[in-house]
Amino acid sequence: MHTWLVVACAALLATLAAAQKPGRFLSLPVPQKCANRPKEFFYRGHNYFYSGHVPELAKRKVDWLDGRNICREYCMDLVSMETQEENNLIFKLIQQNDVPYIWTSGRLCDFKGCESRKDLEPKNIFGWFWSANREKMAPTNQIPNGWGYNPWSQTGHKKQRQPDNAEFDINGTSESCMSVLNNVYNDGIAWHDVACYHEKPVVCEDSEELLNYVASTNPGIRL
Ligand SMILES: [Ca+2]
Repeated sequence: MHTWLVVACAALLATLAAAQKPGRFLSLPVPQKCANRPKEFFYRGHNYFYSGHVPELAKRKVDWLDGRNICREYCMDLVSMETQEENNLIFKLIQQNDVPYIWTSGRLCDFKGCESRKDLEPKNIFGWFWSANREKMAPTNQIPNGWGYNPWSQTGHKKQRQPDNAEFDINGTSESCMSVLNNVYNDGIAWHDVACYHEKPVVCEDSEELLNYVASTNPGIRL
């Protein structure tokens, strides 16, 4: 075996051993699933669905990465709410269906590669982005441009505005993933930073990147 392969295998095994579950990687899209993906509603060129409304997913609650992977197999990703109009649609879905909480693609840039980014400091204000398209979020302590309200909750476990990284004080786990919670803190429907291992249903949104990839590698496929 070539030396580089041994090194690569060792690194892979180390990664697997370090992960809580084996196979902690992003999934590739499955062309057949992309072609037959659930389409609950359509907004500005993208399809969306709530996992609770898809029979084969209805009972599933998953951690954040598994949530991304459920969506990615359908050429989708966890939902990203870049505008108030889109956020209102997701809030309405949650309200009308009495959904307790969902995962979104919102993520704190606190992993390898984020360390030297002065523009992301302090992280709790400037370090949030949408992982589905890698777009940066507005500073968390401000009303985003073009919005009429700040979608982050004004309260939480510590009775402080979000993101508050509250679980870190309890067990040392960072709240690095973004969830929409439905009135968990008597605060209505609002954004919260939550530790990524928690298990929740998901809202998936079309990923242009994955749809384009599958379209270009599967001539004639209807997506
Ligand atoms: Ca929190």
